[in-house]
Parts: sequence; C-alpha cells; structure tokens
Amino acid sequence: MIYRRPRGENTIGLMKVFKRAGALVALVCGVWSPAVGFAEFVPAGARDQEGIAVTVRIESRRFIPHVVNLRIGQQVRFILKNEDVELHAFVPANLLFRTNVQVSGDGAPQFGKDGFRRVLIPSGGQVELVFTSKEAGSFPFFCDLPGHMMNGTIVVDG
Ligand SMILES: [Cu+2]
Repeated sequence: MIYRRPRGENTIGLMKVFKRAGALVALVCGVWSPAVGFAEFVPAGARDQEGIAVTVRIESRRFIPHVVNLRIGQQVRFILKNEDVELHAFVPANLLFRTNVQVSGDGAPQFGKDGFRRVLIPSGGQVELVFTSKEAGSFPFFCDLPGHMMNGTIVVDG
C-alpha cells in the first residue's frame, strides 16, 4: 500500500506531460502553416492600438479551445464562459505575473502580491480579463479544483 500511492501520482504526472506535448505539436503546426502566418500579418505600428477578443468556453470539464494564440504587446479581452454545470477556476501559471489585469463579470478573482492569481467562475457565469501580454512564450493554464484535470495553453508570439 505504501508503494502504490506514489506510483499512481507519477502516472498522472506523465499524462499531464503527454497532454502538454500534444498542445505543443498543435502549436507548431499552427505557427508553421504559411496560410495562418499570412492571414495574421499586422503592420507593427498597428498592433498596440488594435485590441482583440478571445473566448474560451468551459464545457464538460474542458477548456475549448485549449490552445489560444496571443501577440506580445496586444491588448486582449479574454472572455471565459462557464457553460458547465459546476464551478470552475481559471489559473494562468505565469502569464499574468506582475501584469495589470482588469477583471469584470460574475466570477470571484483572487490576487496575490505578484498580481492576478486565479478567478472562480460559477456555472453559467462569464468573466472578462483585459490585459496585455508582455512576454513571448508558452503559458499553461488550468483549473485547480480537486479532481478536475483541466488544462490548456496560451501561446504568446513575439
Ligand atoms: Cu474545473
């Protein structure tokens, strides 16, 4: 019994790694598709003025889509819609570290000394986060409610 528990935890950890690897493959395919690159071309000077809106839905304990692409320096209205029958949380690992975030809607946001930590979104609720990504990279997000195992990735292109 003593040895069984750690084994189970390792298996779950590995599953997470495989899921993230899958997300990375999806990212690489999207980035290297010439059609996508061409369609998304925006003159450098226009980027800062042009905000965009992105919606992520939560359904059956999944974030849809689970990969979101943003651009560095571009303001985004990040909308989370909980269309599930239970409470969920949106926890961005490092994306919003020391970043100014305006939160509105019917969620319960939590802030720490380094800024935004997470927001709880009730069933049927909608939350809007307005922020500007300062750093390029791949940033995982997840729901930290016990047993939910929900995650996704926000990819910020430079
Ligand atoms: Cu959840």
